[in-house]
Order: sequence, then structure tokens, then C-alpha cells
Amino acid sequence: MTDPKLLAARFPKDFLFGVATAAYQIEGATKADGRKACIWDAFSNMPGRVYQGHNGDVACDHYNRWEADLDLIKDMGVSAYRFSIAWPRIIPDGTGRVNETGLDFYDKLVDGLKDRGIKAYATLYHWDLPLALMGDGGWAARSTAYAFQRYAKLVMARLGDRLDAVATFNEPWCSVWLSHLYGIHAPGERNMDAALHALHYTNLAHGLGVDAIRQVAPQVPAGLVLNAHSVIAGSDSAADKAAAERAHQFHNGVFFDPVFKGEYPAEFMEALGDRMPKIEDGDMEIISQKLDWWGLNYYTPMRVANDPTEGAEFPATVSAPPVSDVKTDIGWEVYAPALKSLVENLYDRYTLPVCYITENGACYNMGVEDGEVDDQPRLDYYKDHIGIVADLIGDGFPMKGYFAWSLMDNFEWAEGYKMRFGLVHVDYDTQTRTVKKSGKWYGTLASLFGGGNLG
Ligand code: GCO
Repeated sequence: MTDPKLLAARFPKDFLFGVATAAYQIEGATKADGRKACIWDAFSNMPGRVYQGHNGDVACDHYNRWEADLDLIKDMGVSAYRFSIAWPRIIPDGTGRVNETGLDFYDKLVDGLKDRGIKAYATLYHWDLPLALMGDGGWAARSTAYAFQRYAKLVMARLGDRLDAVATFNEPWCSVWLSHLYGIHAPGERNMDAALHALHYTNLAHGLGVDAIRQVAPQVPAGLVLNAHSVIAGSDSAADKAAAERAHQFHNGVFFDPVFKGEYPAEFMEALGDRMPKIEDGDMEIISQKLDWWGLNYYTPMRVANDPTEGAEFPATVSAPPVSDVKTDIGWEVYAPALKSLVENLYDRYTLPVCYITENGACYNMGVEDGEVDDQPRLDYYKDHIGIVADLIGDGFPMKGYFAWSLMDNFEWAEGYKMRFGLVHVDYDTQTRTVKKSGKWYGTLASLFGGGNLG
């Protein structure tokens, strides 16, 4: 079913097809108009952290080319855009002085979206913590959660009248575990105690952020974007099944349980609770406020087996081999059925509001040849995964929209500019944008929705 029209017919007319980006990955202009450094500026300028020392100084130069980029979205036929707002542009030191010029940029961007009839889905935190907050401990400090609340309030007071939806955080799994336990993302910590502090304070910041949104812009649907892992046991053995449950608690439960149940998972707490920071009275109520929607970012399954090592730290799992030998250029297994089982499993475990797939996509690095980018494997990936979303809708799950990651090739964090996820190719020497084969296909699909002409 490669014909976008046939695929489109499987979705309700009000379904939303959009494209997604994040500030640090595309904007560049890291020193312009009063912006100060964030933890990703520092991290990427530290030798050995990011592929070939790449950084976000220029990226896709979107800060200067935003109008042309919004035209591109419109020309592709896409009518929803998920982007993030850079805290270091708005409050350059994290606390203290507000930089109105930073707010002006997003003001213009949101107006630009409205002018073009594109829906605006904003994310408040996509990993660019103002560097000055590291002086207090960054996400390992409770004060950062309150600094985030103030930032959220400012942004929502200025933009809330025109946003179609807002997410507090993007993928706290990355800004907590990947950044503080595995050391792969900024600030590059490898420390369980720091990570457990970052975990609770990030959850708290999410809740305080929801408070801020409700106070100053209650009309904007508030949500949270989670990269829930589709955890699959490597075998049917009892040990591997128990490992999969522990992996669920560690990778998903520590975010889903506080937000959707008001508590941390039991086994996780038994194993690591004594190393958590103090959970103050009222914290869990703040964290578990009702949300209007949640976002799921999905790319690849997580296959796990039991780690038999004596005294292995929770969740005591090791990787199990992939079942599909199809991999993207970043090495991630392609296995669309895991998206289906993931959504089923999460709605089974939790009472969840409506869902947007806020990211899904594939890394393939082919370049431009004769003015074209032939990225058929990416097109196939989209077709298969969007087909799964249609199946989920058919089964009654409240899937409301789908955002492709990403609009264009961009700074892929620790992988620098080497790994390309765009529907649009970016030549970083000239900043030329070339819509890939997948982008044309996706645009055709998207153009049938969002006030479009389906049916
Ligand atoms: C994410 C990310 C993106 C990544 C993408 C591919 O939220 O993980 O938002 O920033 O580029 O996931 O790794």
C-alpha cells in the first residue's frame, strides 16, 4: 500500500499529519540576540563527546531562514508543525533577566505558522538547559524545577493565545537516563544518584509546568512527550520475562507511573528508592495532574534479557538480539509491530488521554544525486509505521495525529550531522534544502488532511 491515497483513506478526516523539529537541532545562531549557552553548547564543544566535534552553532541556520522553512512545510502540504522553544533564548541564565528578543523570535514563528494555516505544537523543553543552571546542579537540583516553571509561565503568557497544543518535556528518558546515567547526552554524567535526582526533579518540573500552563493559558491542551520503550523479552523464560518487567519499570514506569498514577513503580522503589531525593509532600499530586494529551516517540524496539551477574544494579538486564535484520543507518532495528504492541500495552497498564505520535522516522544518509534524494527505505519505514497507526485507530485507540521526525536533516545530538533523519535533505555547506522522495510521498499523504480534500 504505497499509494498515499489508499493509506489516507484509513484515517479519520480530522487526523493530523505534521512534521517535527527541535530548537537546538536546527536553529543555530547560538550567540545571537542575547541567547546564552545551554548544556549542549558546552557538551558539544568538549572533545570526544559529539561525532567529530560537531556543534549547534550553525545547524540548519533556521533562526535566520525560518520564513523559507515555514514556506517549505506549507509547500510540502503539511499543516501541523511540532517545534521546541529554546529556554536559553528566553531566560539566558535560566533564572533572572528575561530576554524579550528571544520571545520575539517565537512570536514571529507562531504568527508565521498561523499566516500559513499551519497548526503550532510547541515543546517547552527539548534538552537545551541554560548552562548557568549547572552551577546549582542542573536537573539534579530541585531549584531547576521551579526555574522551569517560571520559564513555562513566561512562554505561555506570550504565545498561549496562538498555540494549538503544548508539551512540557520531550523524552525525559533521554534528559534523565541517557544524560545522567549513560553519559551519552549533555551533561554527560554517569552516576545513578545524579540520575535519580534528575528523574524526580524532571517529573516535578513537568507537573509545575502543567500548573504554569493552566494558570496563564488554560485553553491550550497540555501534554507530555514520552519515548516509551517497546520492551520485548529476549525469550519466553521466566527470568527474561521478569527482566522485561523490570525494564518496563525502569525505562517507562518511572515516568508513566508518577504522571498517570501518582506513584513510582514498586520494584524500582525497592531497589533504588533509598537513593532518590526526598519526595516532598504534594510532589506526587503536582506531577500527576490530568493531561489533555500525551505524545509517543517511537523508533525501534528494546529487546532485553536477564543479566545474571551477581549484584547487577536494577533493572539488571542486558540487550537481547534483534529479530529483524533490517536496520536503519544509525543501526536501529526496523520492526513496526512493536509500535502496535507498545500502544496496546500502555493503554492496558494506564488510563491515558488521547495520543499523538509526536515522533517516528528513520535514519538513512543517502545524498542528493541529480537533484533528487532516492530514500526508498525511509519511505517504506513511514508507510509501514503509519499503517500500524491506522490499525490502532481501527482497534479503537484514540490516536489523533502523527508527526514525522524530522522535517529536515539536523544536528543529531551525539551523532552530530552524520546521521540524517529528514524528509528534506540539508546541504550544510550551502544550506540548500532538497525535498527527498520520502518527503514528497509524505507531503502527498499529509495534504489530504488538515482542512484538506480527503474523500
Ligand atoms: C528525540 C529526538 C530527536 C532525535 C530523534 C532521532 O526526541 O529523540 O527528539 O531529537 O533527533 O529521536 O534520534
